[in-house]
Amino acid sequence: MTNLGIGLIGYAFMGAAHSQAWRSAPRFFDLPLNPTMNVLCGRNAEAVQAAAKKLGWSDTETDWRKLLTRDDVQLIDVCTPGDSHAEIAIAALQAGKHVLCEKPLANTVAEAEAMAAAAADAAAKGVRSMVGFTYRRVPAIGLARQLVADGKIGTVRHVRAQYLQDWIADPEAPLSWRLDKEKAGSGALGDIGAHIVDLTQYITGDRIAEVNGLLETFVKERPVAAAHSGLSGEAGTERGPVTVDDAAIFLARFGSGALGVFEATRFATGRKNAIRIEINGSLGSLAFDFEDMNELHFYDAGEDPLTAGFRRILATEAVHPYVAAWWPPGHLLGYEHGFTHQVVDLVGAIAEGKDPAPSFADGLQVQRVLAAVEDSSTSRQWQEIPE
Ligand code: SOE
Repeated sequence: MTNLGIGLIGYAFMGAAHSQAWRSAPRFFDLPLNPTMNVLCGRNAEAVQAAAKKLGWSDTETDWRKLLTRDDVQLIDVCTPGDSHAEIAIAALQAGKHVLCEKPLANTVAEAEAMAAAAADAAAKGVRSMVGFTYRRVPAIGLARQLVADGKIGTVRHVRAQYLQDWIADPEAPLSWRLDKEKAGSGALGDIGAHIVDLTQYITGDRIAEVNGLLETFVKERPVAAAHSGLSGEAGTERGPVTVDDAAIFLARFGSGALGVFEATRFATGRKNAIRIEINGSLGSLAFDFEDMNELHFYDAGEDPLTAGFRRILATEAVHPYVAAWWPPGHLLGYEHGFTHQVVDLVGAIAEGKDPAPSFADGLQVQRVLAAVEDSSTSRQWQEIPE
């Protein structure tokens, strides 16, 4: 079988999640190409070597540009903060490397436009790209999309979506790159709001047409981190400004006329990674919460009122998306499986010579929604999303 050499940039939280995906995808799924974990890239030689050993990579580089010149790398996986996505992804595509890029696609609409243009040029030469909205690959989410497409809930009227975390609710939680506008572009809006924008559009097959939003930064100054990894850090003695939003809420109208209410916050004490989506249609409803990610709740308005009610579907049957490759019914999947499924879909698309989804163009459209929410929060006006 033909090898697909992978070069991964970044080895913190997302780098580790992507590494496990590359490790496990070929062991559980029959892939048409064999992804080989050839090179892990990070700026600190000692740290990247230690990470490569732990995560299963054969070799390391300290300059991402070197990856673009290596013949044993056919795909670049970008797990860096948002400020370097555009530069790396565009250079990689121009060097003829397929690209998987973490979300949100970029820090600004202008960067995302340049990335989508580079992706379109590369696609014409058979070079593929995908943005990592990994929650699309949760089986219960795939099932929700299928039920909407099959007309099981009829015409969608309401979309209610929340992404709730609390990892910086403590005002003394230290600064990290995720709280720095230069590095991250925005705060809760781009980091987690981007997911619920993508998920609701994916499930409904519809697009957000206009928004009216409000951003807030509750804690404007925090300790500078002495050390930081993933979502936790050790506070140092200095203090520095928080330059992004702590929370973002917005109203939306979808192209079909459905109404949306969105909330993304890192201040929902007690909620760790709750992605709650409820969709009400003319014939029924669907409800999902990532904290119970194997379940989808379905209400069929056509049932006998005597016994009608929300039904809990345990999305662990072989007939549910991706599940057949894993465990018997009821043997639950977790956070990391979405990353594995993402890799499976990407490798499949590359082998078939098809453009994978979500594309950079899809990532650009989400970026436009995020920018419109931000603009609306400043202007206090509704903002339309340009086509
Ligand atoms: C931090 O809020 C974070 O790791 C996000 O960056 C991820 O996209 C999300 O999956 C989990 O939370």
